[in-house]
Amino acid sequence: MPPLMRIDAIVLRQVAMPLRFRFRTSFGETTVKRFLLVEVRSEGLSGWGECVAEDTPYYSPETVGTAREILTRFLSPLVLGRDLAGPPEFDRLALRVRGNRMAKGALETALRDLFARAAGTSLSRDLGGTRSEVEVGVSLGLQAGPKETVEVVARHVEQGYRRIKLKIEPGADVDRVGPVREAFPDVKLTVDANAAYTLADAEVLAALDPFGLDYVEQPLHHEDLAAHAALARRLRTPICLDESIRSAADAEAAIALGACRVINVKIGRVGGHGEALAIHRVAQAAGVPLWCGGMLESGVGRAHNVAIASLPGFTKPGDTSSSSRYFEEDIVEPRPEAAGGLMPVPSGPGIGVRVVPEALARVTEATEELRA
Ligand code: SMG
Ligand code: MG
Repeated sequence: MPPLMRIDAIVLRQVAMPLRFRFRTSFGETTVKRFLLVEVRSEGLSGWGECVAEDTPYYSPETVGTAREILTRFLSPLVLGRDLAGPPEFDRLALRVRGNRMAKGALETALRDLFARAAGTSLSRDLGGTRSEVEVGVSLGLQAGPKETVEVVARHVEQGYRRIKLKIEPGADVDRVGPVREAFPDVKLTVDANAAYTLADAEVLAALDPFGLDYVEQPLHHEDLAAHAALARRLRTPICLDESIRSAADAEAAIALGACRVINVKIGRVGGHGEALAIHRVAQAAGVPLWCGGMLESGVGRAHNVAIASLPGFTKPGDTSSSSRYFEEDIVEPRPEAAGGLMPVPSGPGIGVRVVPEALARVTEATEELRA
Protein backbone atom coordinates (compact mmCIF):
# COMPACT_ATOMS: atom_id res chain seq x y z
CA MET A 1 0.00 0.00 0.00
CA PRO A 2 1.42 3.42 -0.91
CA PRO A 3 1.54 5.75 2.11
CA LEU A 4 -1.42 7.99 2.93
CA MET A 5 -0.91 11.66 2.15
CA ARG A 6 -2.30 14.42 4.35
CA ILE A 7 -3.77 17.18 2.19
CA ASP A 8 -2.59 20.39 3.89
CA ALA A 9 -3.83 23.09 1.51
CA ILE A 10 -5.36 23.72 -1.88
CA VAL A 11 -4.42 26.88 -3.74
CA LEU A 12 -6.80 28.06 -6.47
CA ARG A 13 -5.39 30.57 -8.91
CA GLN A 14 -7.26 32.32 -11.67
CA VAL A 15 -4.84 32.63 -14.55
CA ALA A 16 -5.14 34.53 -17.84
CA MET A 17 -2.72 33.84 -20.69
CA PRO A 18 -3.01 35.80 -23.96
CA LEU A 19 -3.22 33.53 -27.01
CA ARG A 20 -0.93 34.16 -29.97
CA PHE A 21 -3.91 33.79 -32.33
CA ARG A 22 -7.68 34.20 -32.35
CA PHE A 23 -9.26 30.79 -32.02
CA ARG A 24 -12.70 30.81 -33.65
CA THR A 25 -15.11 27.88 -33.52
CA SER A 26 -18.79 27.46 -34.40
CA PHE A 27 -19.67 28.58 -30.84
CA GLY A 28 -17.37 31.51 -30.21
CA GLU A 29 -13.91 33.02 -30.16
CA THR A 30 -11.04 32.85 -27.65
CA THR A 31 -8.25 35.44 -27.51
CA VAL A 32 -7.23 35.08 -23.87
CA LYS A 33 -7.10 31.69 -22.18
CA ARG A 34 -8.55 32.19 -18.69
CA PHE A 35 -8.65 29.20 -16.34
CA LEU A 36 -8.30 27.96 -12.77
CA LEU A 37 -5.05 26.32 -11.78
CA VAL A 38 -5.23 23.95 -8.81
CA GLU A 39 -2.23 23.35 -6.55
CA VAL A 40 -2.60 20.61 -3.93
CA ARG A 41 -0.05 20.83 -1.12
CA SER A 42 0.99 17.88 1.00
CA GLU A 43 4.05 17.29 3.12
CA GLY A 44 6.21 19.83 1.26
CA LEU A 45 5.18 18.58 -2.19
CA SER A 46 2.80 20.20 -4.70
CA GLY A 47 0.59 18.56 -7.31
CA TRP A 48 -0.80 20.61 -10.20
CA GLY A 49 -4.04 20.38 -12.16
CA GLU A 50 -5.69 22.66 -14.71
CA CYS A 51 -9.42 23.27 -14.95
CA VAL A 52 -10.49 23.30 -18.60
CA ALA A 53 -13.76 25.19 -18.00
CA GLU A 54 -13.78 28.37 -20.06
CA ASP A 55 -15.07 31.88 -19.31
CA THR A 56 -18.28 31.08 -21.21
CA PRO A 57 -20.72 28.13 -21.06
CA TYR A 58 -20.61 27.57 -24.85
CA TYR A 59 -18.43 24.46 -25.09
CA SER A 60 -19.66 22.96 -21.83
CA PRO A 61 -22.15 24.02 -19.14
CA GLU A 62 -19.27 24.71 -16.72
CA THR A 63 -17.42 28.02 -16.54
CA VAL A 64 -14.45 29.38 -14.56
CA GLY A 65 -16.99 30.80 -12.11
CA THR A 66 -19.02 27.63 -11.58
CA ALA A 67 -15.84 25.56 -11.24
CA ARG A 68 -14.53 27.94 -8.57
CA GLU A 69 -17.78 27.61 -6.63
CA ILE A 70 -17.83 23.81 -6.83
CA LEU A 71 -14.14 23.45 -6.00
CA THR A 72 -14.31 25.85 -3.06
CA ARG A 73 -17.59 24.78 -1.47
CA PHE A 74 -17.94 21.10 -2.32
CA LEU A 75 -14.80 19.38 -3.61
CA SER A 76 -11.90 20.83 -1.63
CA PRO A 77 -13.59 20.14 1.76
CA LEU A 78 -13.71 16.44 0.82
CA VAL A 79 -9.92 16.18 0.97
CA LEU A 80 -8.59 19.10 3.04
CA GLY A 81 -7.04 17.85 6.28
CA ARG A 82 -7.68 14.27 5.22
CA ASP A 83 -5.16 11.43 4.99
CA LEU A 84 -5.82 10.37 1.42
CA ALA A 85 -4.94 6.93 0.06
CA GLY A 86 -4.87 8.17 -3.53
CA PRO A 87 -6.83 9.86 -6.34
CA PRO A 88 -9.41 7.00 -6.60
CA GLU A 89 -10.44 7.74 -3.01
CA PHE A 90 -11.18 11.31 -4.09
CA ASP A 91 -13.19 9.97 -7.06
CA ARG A 92 -15.34 7.93 -4.65
CA LEU A 93 -15.86 10.86 -2.27
CA ALA A 94 -16.74 13.16 -5.17
CA LEU A 95 -19.39 10.80 -6.60
CA ARG A 96 -21.93 12.63 -4.47
CA VAL A 97 -21.34 15.81 -6.49
CA ARG A 98 -23.19 15.43 -9.77
CA GLY A 99 -21.82 16.69 -13.06
CA ASN A 100 -19.26 19.48 -12.71
CA ARG A 101 -16.68 17.19 -14.23
CA MET A 102 -14.25 19.93 -15.19
CA ALA A 103 -14.09 21.09 -11.57
CA LYS A 104 -13.59 17.48 -10.42
CA GLY A 105 -11.01 16.84 -13.11
CA ALA A 106 -8.96 19.84 -12.01
CA LEU A 107 -8.60 18.52 -8.46
CA GLU A 108 -8.31 14.88 -9.49
CA THR A 109 -5.47 15.59 -11.91
CA ALA A 110 -3.65 17.68 -9.27
CA LEU A 111 -3.92 14.70 -6.89
CA ARG A 112 -2.65 12.33 -9.61
CA ASP A 113 0.39 14.58 -10.08
CA LEU A 114 0.94 14.81 -6.31
CA PHE A 115 0.81 11.05 -5.70
CA ALA A 116 3.02 10.26 -8.70
CA ARG A 117 5.59 12.84 -7.55
CA ALA A 118 5.55 11.36 -4.06
CA ALA A 119 6.15 7.90 -5.50
CA GLY A 120 8.89 9.22 -7.78
CA THR A 121 7.18 7.81 -10.88
CA SER A 122 6.08 9.62 -14.01
CA LEU A 123 2.34 10.11 -14.35
CA SER A 124 2.52 8.40 -17.75
CA ARG A 125 3.93 5.24 -16.20
CA ASP A 126 1.52 5.50 -13.28
CA LEU A 127 -1.46 5.55 -15.68
CA GLY A 128 -0.16 2.64 -17.75
CA GLY A 129 1.43 4.63 -20.57
CA THR A 130 3.58 2.68 -22.98
CA ARG A 131 4.97 5.37 -25.30
CA SER A 132 7.92 7.74 -24.85
CA GLU A 133 6.52 10.16 -27.45
CA VAL A 134 3.04 10.77 -28.80
CA GLU A 135 1.84 11.76 -32.25
CA VAL A 136 0.27 15.19 -32.39
CA GLY A 137 -1.93 17.03 -34.82
CA VAL A 138 -3.23 20.57 -34.75
CA SER A 139 -6.70 22.08 -34.50
CA LEU A 140 -7.13 25.16 -36.70
CA GLY A 141 -9.90 27.64 -35.92
CA LEU A 142 -12.30 29.03 -38.54
CA GLN A 143 -10.52 31.41 -40.90
CA ALA A 144 -11.93 34.33 -42.91
CA GLY A 145 -12.29 32.24 -46.07
CA PRO A 146 -11.02 29.29 -48.14
CA LYS A 147 -7.77 31.04 -49.21
CA GLU A 148 -6.81 31.89 -45.62
CA THR A 149 -7.66 28.32 -44.59
CA VAL A 150 -5.30 26.81 -47.17
CA GLU A 151 -2.56 29.24 -46.04
CA VAL A 152 -2.86 28.36 -42.36
CA VAL A 153 -2.95 24.64 -43.17
CA ALA A 154 0.25 25.03 -45.24
CA ARG A 155 2.10 26.62 -42.32
CA HIS A 156 1.14 23.78 -39.97
CA VAL A 157 1.83 20.98 -42.45
CA GLU A 158 5.33 22.49 -42.76
CA GLN A 159 5.73 22.26 -39.00
CA GLY A 160 5.25 18.51 -39.22
CA TYR A 161 1.87 18.07 -37.51
CA ARG A 162 0.56 14.56 -38.18
CA ARG A 163 -3.07 15.54 -38.64
CA ILE A 164 -4.86 18.75 -39.52
CA LYS A 165 -8.26 19.41 -37.98
CA LEU A 166 -10.40 22.18 -39.45
CA LYS A 167 -13.21 23.79 -37.52
CA ILE A 168 -16.37 23.95 -39.62
CA GLU A 169 -19.86 25.42 -39.31
CA PRO A 170 -22.87 25.62 -41.65
CA GLY A 171 -21.78 27.76 -44.60
CA ALA A 172 -18.06 27.16 -43.97
CA ASP A 173 -17.54 23.45 -44.60
CA VAL A 174 -17.29 21.98 -48.12
CA ASP A 175 -15.81 25.25 -49.41
CA ARG A 176 -13.00 24.97 -46.82
CA VAL A 177 -12.31 21.24 -46.95
CA GLY A 178 -12.35 21.06 -50.76
CA PRO A 179 -9.49 23.52 -51.45
CA VAL A 180 -7.44 22.13 -48.53
CA ARG A 181 -7.80 18.58 -49.82
CA GLU A 182 -6.86 19.71 -53.31
CA ALA A 183 -3.72 21.46 -52.06
CA PHE A 184 -2.78 18.60 -49.70
CA PRO A 185 -4.02 15.32 -51.20
CA ASP A 186 -2.21 13.10 -48.68
CA VAL A 187 -2.48 14.96 -45.39
CA LYS A 188 -4.51 13.30 -42.62
CA LEU A 189 -7.50 15.63 -42.39
CA THR A 190 -10.46 15.89 -40.00
CA VAL A 191 -13.22 18.43 -39.25
CA ASP A 192 -14.86 19.51 -36.00
CA ALA A 193 -18.32 21.14 -35.98
CA ASN A 194 -18.76 21.52 -32.20
CA ALA A 195 -22.39 20.45 -32.54
CA ALA A 196 -23.33 23.09 -35.12
CA TYR A 197 -25.39 20.88 -37.45
CA THR A 198 -28.69 18.99 -37.29
CA LEU A 199 -29.84 15.83 -39.02
CA ALA A 200 -31.46 18.09 -41.63
CA ASP A 201 -27.88 18.89 -42.74
CA ALA A 202 -27.04 15.23 -43.45
CA GLU A 203 -26.60 15.92 -47.16
CA VAL A 204 -24.02 18.66 -46.57
CA LEU A 205 -22.13 16.39 -44.21
CA ALA A 206 -22.32 13.51 -46.71
CA ALA A 207 -20.81 15.88 -49.28
CA LEU A 208 -17.61 15.71 -47.18
CA ASP A 209 -17.30 11.95 -47.82
CA PRO A 210 -15.29 12.28 -51.08
CA PHE A 211 -12.50 14.16 -49.24
CA GLY A 212 -11.39 11.08 -47.32
CA LEU A 213 -11.52 12.64 -43.87
CA ASP A 214 -10.24 10.50 -41.01
CA TYR A 215 -13.43 11.44 -39.12
CA VAL A 216 -15.97 14.21 -38.58
CA GLU A 217 -15.98 15.35 -34.94
CA GLN A 218 -19.16 16.15 -33.00
CA PRO A 219 -21.36 17.16 -35.94
CA LEU A 220 -24.69 17.23 -34.01
CA HIS A 221 -26.14 18.27 -30.68
CA HIS A 222 -24.10 17.08 -27.72
CA GLU A 223 -27.09 15.48 -25.99
CA ASP A 224 -28.29 13.50 -29.00
CA LEU A 225 -26.61 10.12 -29.44
CA ALA A 226 -29.55 8.74 -31.43
CA ALA A 227 -29.20 11.51 -34.03
CA HIS A 228 -25.49 10.71 -34.37
CA ALA A 229 -26.34 7.04 -34.89
CA ALA A 230 -28.84 8.02 -37.60
CA LEU A 231 -26.26 10.29 -39.25
CA ALA A 232 -23.61 7.56 -39.08
CA ARG A 233 -25.84 5.38 -41.28
CA ARG A 234 -25.79 8.10 -43.96
CA LEU A 235 -22.04 8.85 -43.95
CA ARG A 236 -18.99 6.93 -45.10
CA THR A 237 -16.80 9.17 -42.95
CA PRO A 238 -16.55 7.85 -39.36
CA ILE A 239 -18.05 10.01 -36.61
CA CYS A 240 -15.87 10.97 -33.64
CA LEU A 241 -17.60 12.22 -30.49
CA ASP A 242 -16.22 14.92 -28.20
CA GLU A 243 -18.84 16.92 -26.22
CA SER A 244 -21.26 13.94 -26.11
CA ILE A 245 -18.86 11.74 -24.14
CA ARG A 246 -18.79 12.76 -20.48
CA SER A 247 -18.10 9.32 -18.98
CA ALA A 248 -17.33 5.66 -19.65
CA ALA A 249 -21.09 5.03 -19.53
CA ASP A 250 -21.60 7.57 -22.33
CA ALA A 251 -18.83 5.87 -24.32
CA GLU A 252 -20.48 2.46 -23.91
CA ALA A 253 -23.86 3.84 -24.95
CA ALA A 254 -22.46 5.71 -27.96
CA ILE A 255 -20.57 2.66 -29.19
CA ALA A 256 -23.54 0.32 -28.63
CA LEU A 257 -25.85 2.68 -30.55
CA GLY A 258 -23.42 3.07 -33.44
CA ALA A 259 -23.18 6.82 -32.73
CA CYS A 260 -19.39 6.93 -33.11
CA ARG A 261 -16.40 4.95 -34.31
CA VAL A 262 -13.75 7.20 -32.73
CA ILE A 263 -13.61 9.01 -29.37
CA ASN A 264 -11.88 12.27 -28.44
CA VAL A 265 -10.85 11.98 -24.77
CA LYS A 266 -10.47 15.19 -22.80
CA ILE A 267 -9.45 14.58 -19.22
CA GLY A 268 -11.33 17.61 -17.92
CA ARG A 269 -14.54 16.92 -19.85
CA VAL A 270 -14.80 13.46 -18.26
CA GLY A 271 -13.77 14.42 -14.71
CA GLY A 272 -10.16 13.31 -14.47
CA HIS A 273 -7.69 10.58 -15.30
CA GLY A 274 -9.71 7.91 -13.46
CA GLU A 275 -12.70 8.33 -15.82
CA ALA A 276 -10.36 8.67 -18.82
CA LEU A 277 -8.88 5.28 -17.87
CA ALA A 278 -12.40 3.81 -17.66
CA ILE A 279 -13.14 5.12 -21.17
CA HIS A 280 -9.85 3.62 -22.31
CA ARG A 281 -10.99 0.20 -21.04
CA VAL A 282 -14.38 0.49 -22.78
CA ALA A 283 -12.80 1.60 -26.05
CA GLN A 284 -10.10 -1.08 -25.98
CA ALA A 285 -12.74 -3.78 -25.45
CA ALA A 286 -14.77 -2.46 -28.40
CA GLY A 287 -11.80 -1.78 -30.69
CA VAL A 288 -12.60 1.93 -30.85
CA PRO A 289 -9.56 4.20 -31.37
CA LEU A 290 -8.99 7.14 -29.04
CA TRP A 291 -7.11 10.40 -29.25
CA CYS A 292 -6.47 13.15 -26.75
CA GLY A 293 -8.30 16.41 -27.32
CA GLY A 294 -7.19 19.88 -26.26
CA MET A 295 -8.70 22.88 -24.49
CA LEU A 296 -5.96 25.43 -25.28
CA GLU A 297 -4.21 24.29 -22.09
CA SER A 298 -1.20 25.84 -20.41
CA GLY A 299 1.83 23.63 -19.89
CA VAL A 300 0.20 22.01 -16.84
CA GLY A 301 -2.89 20.71 -18.64
CA ARG A 302 -0.78 19.92 -21.70
CA ALA A 303 1.55 17.70 -19.64
CA HIS A 304 -1.47 15.84 -18.23
CA ASN A 305 -2.74 15.36 -21.79
CA VAL A 306 0.56 13.97 -22.99
CA ALA A 307 0.61 11.50 -20.07
CA ILE A 308 -2.82 10.04 -20.89
CA ALA A 309 -2.06 10.06 -24.62
CA SER A 310 0.87 7.71 -23.95
CA LEU A 311 -1.58 4.84 -23.26
CA PRO A 312 -1.89 2.10 -25.91
CA GLY A 313 -5.49 2.91 -26.93
CA PHE A 314 -4.57 6.44 -28.03
CA THR A 315 -3.75 5.46 -31.59
CA LYS A 316 -4.64 8.68 -33.41
CA PRO A 317 -2.77 12.01 -33.27
CA GLY A 318 -4.10 14.33 -30.56
CA ASP A 319 -4.69 18.09 -30.33
CA THR A 320 -1.80 18.55 -27.89
CA SER A 321 0.39 20.70 -30.13
CA SER A 322 3.42 22.76 -29.04
CA SER A 323 3.04 25.21 -26.14
CA SER A 324 4.89 27.89 -28.17
CA ARG A 325 2.13 27.77 -30.80
CA TYR A 326 -0.34 29.13 -28.24
CA PHE A 327 1.62 31.32 -25.84
CA GLU A 328 4.63 33.67 -25.87
CA GLU A 329 5.39 32.49 -22.38
CA ASP A 330 4.19 29.39 -20.54
CA ILE A 331 4.07 28.74 -16.79
CA VAL A 332 6.11 25.53 -16.90
CA GLU A 333 9.59 24.33 -17.75
CA PRO A 334 10.44 22.58 -19.92
CA ARG A 335 7.69 23.71 -22.28
CA PRO A 336 5.87 20.85 -24.02
CA GLU A 337 7.15 21.16 -27.59
CA ALA A 338 6.57 18.85 -30.55
CA ALA A 339 9.12 18.21 -33.27
CA GLY A 340 8.23 16.43 -36.48
CA GLY A 341 4.72 15.87 -35.13
CA LEU A 342 5.98 14.02 -32.06
CA MET A 343 5.71 15.27 -28.50
CA PRO A 344 8.06 13.71 -25.92
CA VAL A 345 6.39 12.14 -22.86
CA PRO A 346 8.13 13.50 -19.74
CA SER A 347 9.84 10.79 -17.68
CA GLY A 348 10.39 12.85 -14.50
CA PRO A 349 8.15 12.44 -11.44
CA GLY A 350 4.46 13.35 -11.86
CA ILE A 351 3.63 15.40 -14.94
CA GLY A 352 7.37 15.92 -15.37
CA VAL A 353 7.29 19.70 -15.75
CA ARG A 354 8.04 22.37 -13.14
CA VAL A 355 5.68 25.29 -12.56
CA VAL A 356 7.83 28.45 -12.65
CA PRO A 357 6.67 30.74 -9.80
CA GLU A 358 7.74 34.01 -11.47
CA ALA A 359 6.07 33.11 -14.77
CA LEU A 360 2.93 32.03 -12.92
CA ALA A 361 2.84 35.27 -10.90
CA ARG A 362 2.87 37.32 -14.14
CA VAL A 363 -0.38 35.73 -15.38
CA THR A 364 -2.23 35.22 -12.08
CA GLU A 365 -5.33 37.41 -11.63
CA ALA A 366 -6.46 36.08 -8.23
CA THR A 367 -5.29 33.58 -5.61
CA GLU A 368 -7.25 31.81 -2.91
CA GLU A 369 -5.72 29.44 -0.38
CA LEU A 370 -8.05 26.84 1.16
CA ARG A 371 -7.25 24.97 4.37
CA ALA A 372 -9.11 22.54 6.60
O1 SMG B 1 -6.11 22.83 -27.53
O2 SMG B 1 -5.53 23.20 -29.59
C1 SMG B 1 -6.38 23.10 -28.69
C2 SMG B 1 -7.81 23.29 -29.08
C3 SMG B 1 -8.38 22.05 -29.64
O3 SMG B 1 -10.22 22.29 -31.10
C4 SMG B 1 -9.86 22.17 -29.96
N1 SMG B 1 -10.71 22.17 -28.92
O4 SMG B 1 -13.95 20.97 -29.65
O5 SMG B 1 -12.10 19.97 -29.72
C5 SMG B 1 -12.75 20.99 -29.50
C6 SMG B 1 -12.12 22.30 -29.10
C7 SMG B 1 -12.74 22.81 -27.85
C8 SMG B 1 -12.12 24.02 -27.26
S1 SMG B 1 -12.44 25.45 -28.15
C9 SMG B 1 -11.89 26.75 -27.18
MG1 MG C 1 -14.03 18.99 -30.51
